[in-house]
Amino acid sequence: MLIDSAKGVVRFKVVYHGVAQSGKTTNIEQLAKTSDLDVLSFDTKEERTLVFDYMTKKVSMDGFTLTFSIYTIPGQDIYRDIRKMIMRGVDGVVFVVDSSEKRLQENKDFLKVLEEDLKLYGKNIKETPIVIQYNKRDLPDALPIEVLKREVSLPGKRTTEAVAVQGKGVEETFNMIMEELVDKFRKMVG
Ligand SMILES: Nc1nc2c(ncn2[C@@H]2O[C@H](COP(=O)(O)OP(=O)(O)OP(=O)(O)O)[C@@H](O)[C@H]2O)c(=O)[nH]1
Ligand SMILES: [Mg+2]
Repeated sequence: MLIDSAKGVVRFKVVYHGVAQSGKTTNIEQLAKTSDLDVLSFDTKEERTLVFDYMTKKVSMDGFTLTFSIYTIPGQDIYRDIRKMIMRGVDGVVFVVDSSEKRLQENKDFLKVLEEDLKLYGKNIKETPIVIQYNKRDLPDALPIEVLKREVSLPGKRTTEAVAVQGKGVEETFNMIMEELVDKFRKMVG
């Protein structure tokens, strides 16, 4: 979080984290569409995220301009160094879960990856604003929400559902992480 009180600008970094192909890039593409923004993507021909996606979103509040720099990590393990680099300076995380039954274990394991990535920069998973998004709710083998809430969750963190490919739940998810970051900022400035 960078605060420039002279200019009234606060900058937050939000990272979309989660297993490969869970829909992180789709989330920010849809978010860009609804907010009329452009996404800068670095990907391969197959559209797998190679480096990262990035966009910024500005919101005005209480005389401040809040700027959100939004990134997605590449979920594939071969790009772990890039993933770790992207996590530097993160303020808030959207953890995108693939609801498919086949990917349950991977999703669970990736929560530990997130914890390690945060630790790398001295951040504690408990104190970091995190929203867990259960994406791909349209899949025929999507696990029931109660199962995901039990198996792929973190104590005290909010969860939400999405069908990112149809734009469903995308803005709601972003608004949740934004709220948490704004709350944290308000507490900081008193
Ligand atoms: N059925 C379904 N497919 C989805 C949904 N969201 C994304 N997808 C598809 O899942 C695939 C992967 O989506 P991406 O957004 O590229 O996933 P990613 O998490 O960025 O993947 P990496 O960059 O490799 O980590 C694409 O074919 C998307 O169209 C969804 O809600 N439902
Ligand atoms: Mg991607």
